[in-house]
Amino acid sequence: MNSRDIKDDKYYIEKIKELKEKRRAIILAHNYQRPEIQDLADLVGDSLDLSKKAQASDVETIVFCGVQFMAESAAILSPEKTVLLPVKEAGCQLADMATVQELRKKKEENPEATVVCYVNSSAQVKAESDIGCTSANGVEIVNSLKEDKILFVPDEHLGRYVASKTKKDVILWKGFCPAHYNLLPKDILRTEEEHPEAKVLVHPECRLAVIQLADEAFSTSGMLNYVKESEAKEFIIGTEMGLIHRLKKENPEKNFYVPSENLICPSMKLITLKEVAQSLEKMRYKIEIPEEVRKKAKKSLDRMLEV
Ligand code: CIZ
Repeated sequence: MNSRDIKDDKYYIEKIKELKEKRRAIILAHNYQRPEIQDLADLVGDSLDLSKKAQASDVETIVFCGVQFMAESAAILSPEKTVLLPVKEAGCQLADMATVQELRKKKEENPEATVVCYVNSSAQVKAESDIGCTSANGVEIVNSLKEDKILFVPDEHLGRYVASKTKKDVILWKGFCPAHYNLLPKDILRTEEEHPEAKVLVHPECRLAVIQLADEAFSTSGMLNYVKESEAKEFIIGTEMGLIHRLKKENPEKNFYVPSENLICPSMKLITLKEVAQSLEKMRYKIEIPEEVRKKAKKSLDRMLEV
């Protein structure tokens, strides 16, 4: 079991179970988390789905095993609950590529543009935006707007993909997810040569040149649904490799191939069983969002959910 000790795992899993009762907590794990964290969690999924389910649940504490913006989304939807991110440093490089100050400046330069913000952004950036979107509904959200000029933040590649599917004038923001950006067309071509029968699924945070080589572009939930329904037996998966654990678990008879060793998000791997136990024990690290910011950010998420 890599460098982890199985005795330690058992100890922390028991401790977490005990503390979960005490704190009346739910443990959420993003699809990119370590396998042992996914196996321990009450729910595994994408950030918005997890946040919505936690909102509907009757708990006092949400432990979000993911990155900062994901825990913030849970806190935006559940202000009456305590939301914990087990590792303070679990940030998101893409979300950090758009600050609220930069966004305000860009809005001043483009006063006629409607700001569409990908959920992969800080609460402050969400609060400064007109409407949110996910990688699954970006095209639908942009097409639902009556305005023609769109400022899409913070992911340039998702923005370009959305733009390729609409007639709107989309201004792109220079942000990117390093893991998805590092997946290159040559990686897809080589893996396809090795597995010619495999369906190629990639995340819309990838470069457009990569998306154009794929059979489908999906969010993590979209990939999970597609694989479950598909008659194909082999898949090349162009997203963070943490998703492979769940794909294999839910589809033991199918085979999955990772096209690049670079498809890894170091922040997503910071959370360990020990960190989760300590988080519940010490009630750390609490997500605090000023109420005014939270309300505005919720408005942009609610507007998206209405669409
Ligand atoms: O919001 C999420 O969960 C992200 C970043 C990815 C996805 O496709 O699920």
